Amino acid sequence: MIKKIVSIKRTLSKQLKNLISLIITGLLLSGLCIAQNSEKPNVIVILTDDQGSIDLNCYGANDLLTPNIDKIVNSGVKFTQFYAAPVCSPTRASLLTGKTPQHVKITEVITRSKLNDGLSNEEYTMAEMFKDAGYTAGHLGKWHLGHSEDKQPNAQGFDYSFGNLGGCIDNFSHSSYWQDGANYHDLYLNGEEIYSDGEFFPDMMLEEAKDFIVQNKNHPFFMYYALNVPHYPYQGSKDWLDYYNEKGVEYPRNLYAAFLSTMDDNIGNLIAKLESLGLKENTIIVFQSDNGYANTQRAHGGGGSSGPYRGHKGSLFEGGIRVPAAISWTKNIQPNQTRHQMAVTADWMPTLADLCGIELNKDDLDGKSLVPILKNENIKSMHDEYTWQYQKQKAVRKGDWKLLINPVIKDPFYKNTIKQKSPYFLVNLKDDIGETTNLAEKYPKKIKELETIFNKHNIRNHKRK
Ligand SMILES: [Ca+2]
Repeated sequence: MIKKIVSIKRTLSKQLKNLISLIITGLLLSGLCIAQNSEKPNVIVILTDDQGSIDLNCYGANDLLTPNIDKIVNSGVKFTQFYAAPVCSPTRASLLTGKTPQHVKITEVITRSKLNDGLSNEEYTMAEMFKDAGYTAGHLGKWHLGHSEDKQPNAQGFDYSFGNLGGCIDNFSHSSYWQDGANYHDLYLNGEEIYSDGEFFPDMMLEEAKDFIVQNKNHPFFMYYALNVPHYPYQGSKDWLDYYNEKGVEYPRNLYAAFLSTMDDNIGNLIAKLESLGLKENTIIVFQSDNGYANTQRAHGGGGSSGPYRGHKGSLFEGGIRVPAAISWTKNIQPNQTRHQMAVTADWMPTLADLCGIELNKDDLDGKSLVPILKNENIKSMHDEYTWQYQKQKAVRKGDWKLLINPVIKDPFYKNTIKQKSPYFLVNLKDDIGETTNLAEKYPKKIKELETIFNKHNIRNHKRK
């Protein structure tokens, strides 16, 4: 009896605590959608490139320094189960449309050799959403969603665009550093090719971004700050490289860490500009990496870390798709919060629409607004199930169960090291976060259930235009 009373008291106390927390958070988040025109928040989406799942101090890395990104993450809500696609273009397509990569039919990296590849101009992008709501929309950095004129940033809703159209450049010559043709030059300002040989691309981005902020300081703006860092080639500053070498950080982690900390400096510089203009308080900042760390030859076989997770860029194991992600808004979101619900890249567009009071038709979107989760840490994920596809690999997650079909772990020479007769790899993430043990033979019914979910989504995507 006493036990029962204590238990009831505990439950009541927990419920009361939750209620109070809900009221406080609700108060902070209340009135978001009724902001006057002059009070519209600015929005900056910072997307990093090939940053490993735990490669921030606030995500557990203890051998590299990222104080400025940590400050952003710690000033808002950090997600621990946030997913991207395993490679660049699909994540970017999903971010800018609020749909899965399969839905917009971009499940592979875009190459210049197939000129018409890219995000269809028919898609309604995040930039168009903000532009229609009276914002100025700016793109800075890597695009990787199409090379033809109708697929370039200025044709997809951006009023202003500076950066490279492809997937990877050398940061000083601004020439392609990838397999897509030999060293073609790739630097554009509003669709016009420009040359600035010898200038460090992330620094150029920073200066352009600061100018963009100054020009729009009295007008709501949306900035898509798509860094090409720490994607190879690793070109961090000498100071940071010296620092990591002195600390004894081993190759190639030293090269990767130096590039990452160089990027962190620039992000800090960008935020300092916002602060100096008095804009930080009412600017929503989203931060995310576009996929896991790369382990190919050009990336010196690695350098990044997926921590407890298995896999890397290009793999549908967690290390390829689970990425650091956070949202901060000094004016309306409490600092130092963490959310463990599964969330995905496609969620940002409807989330930002809700936070900014923008009407958005969400009927055909796969992303869900995360506002209920931002308000209440105790509710369940907005996604009961989610699917991924990259080349022959497929994955589906429902609750803690995850099924991989044709999973891939590659060595630096692009050879798959997963050797098994069956295409199925079944895990329960709650018990096995490292995806070490294949439960496929033990739970055949679970395989059928998850594969049916994948097929259902697949059929739906095929029917969509
Ligand atoms: Ca990437």
